[in-house]
Amino acid sequence: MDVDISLSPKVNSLKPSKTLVITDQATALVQAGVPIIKLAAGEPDFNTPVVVAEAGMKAIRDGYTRYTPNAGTLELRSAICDKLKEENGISYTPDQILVSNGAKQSILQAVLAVCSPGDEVIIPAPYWMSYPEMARLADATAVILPTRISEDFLLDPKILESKLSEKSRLLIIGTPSNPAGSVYPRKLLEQIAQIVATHPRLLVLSDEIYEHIIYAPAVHTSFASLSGMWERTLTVNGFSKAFAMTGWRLGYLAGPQHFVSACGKIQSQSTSGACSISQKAAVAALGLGYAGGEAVVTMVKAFKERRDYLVQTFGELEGVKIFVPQGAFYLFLDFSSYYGTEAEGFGLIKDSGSLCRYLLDKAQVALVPGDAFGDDTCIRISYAASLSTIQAATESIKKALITLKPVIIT
Ligand code: AKG
Repeated sequence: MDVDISLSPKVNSLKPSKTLVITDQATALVQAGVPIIKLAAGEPDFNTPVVVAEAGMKAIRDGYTRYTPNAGTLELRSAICDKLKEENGISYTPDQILVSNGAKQSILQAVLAVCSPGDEVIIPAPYWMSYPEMARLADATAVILPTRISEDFLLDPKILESKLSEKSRLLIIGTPSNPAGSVYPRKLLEQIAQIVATHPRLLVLSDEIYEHIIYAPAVHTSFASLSGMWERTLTVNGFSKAFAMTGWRLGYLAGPQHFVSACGKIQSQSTSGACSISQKAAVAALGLGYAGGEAVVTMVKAFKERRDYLVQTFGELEGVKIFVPQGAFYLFLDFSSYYGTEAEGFGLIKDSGSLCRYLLDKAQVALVPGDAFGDDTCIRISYAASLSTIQAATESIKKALITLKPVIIT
């Protein structure tokens, strides 16, 4: 008998995460012997700090290998409360924290918990590609608000104001942002908060996963710390990026208990509590000191050196528009002047997707096209790789681009 292989309409309409797809393809090519340089993944190239890894190993040796409470251990939730108070100026109690298997799970659960069918999720573009798909999973509508490179890819409060309605349920702000690396200044967040305050149904999801990867003079502000915003804000953070702990899978949500419990209900019926070993490691990570102490400072210094190198190198390239990122570890470059050019032996480069395919083919560098982030003019380069790898990649990219003539409109 034939098996019915049909899938649900919801999954049929869902796009897979392009960063993960491209990274997996690049890894497969490397395994097959093709020397691809992978600058696609949003994953620090550093090892987890030794003290943190040791804490995980100790947890295993001590037999700390059983289920934890669904919301996470009290030890970790208390440490998260201390961190949020001291570093972010936001007060929570442990029952207002939900530890999950990564910030991604925290965001999805929040979207599922608060959105009803037909609600709108407001997302500034360029956006982290999973936000609109998560809205889709909640039967909500993603409302994309474009930003401009000339305005540092920051949301214009006037545009926000004009797009809000009764249907608006959730505004997602990532700061520092992925893919642009924009950091929302406090003043701008205050303007946004004033608008949010006039819409009783509107909540804010503040994605702060890149909080510690920030370059002075930029300063991180937590949305929940703004006047009147605590009640409406769901703060998401995690350990993957700052502490180089992507594989440990650990994130958290902080917010009013009513919302946190709702997210906990979803988690209790899906994944249950996060990994016990990772939670012990996370307590050690929070014990490294203010904002991750020396271990994080060292990584951020390396990221900044790479950012500066890339900004200078691409700055010398004809037709490329650059926003200098203030945080995270991506450069989101406007290559649109190269669109419309014909590459020998390849064909027409017409958009960010074809440019990335061309660069994979000719330069053997894996990058992510901007269309995946809602901005087809750009492509994303992750500089979570050693400086020598980045130097080799940029040389290759420049060589591949030199044969193309950008169309410069003056
Ligand atoms: C990115 O590459 O943008 C990431 O955040 C990697 C992790 C993910 O997409 O789940």
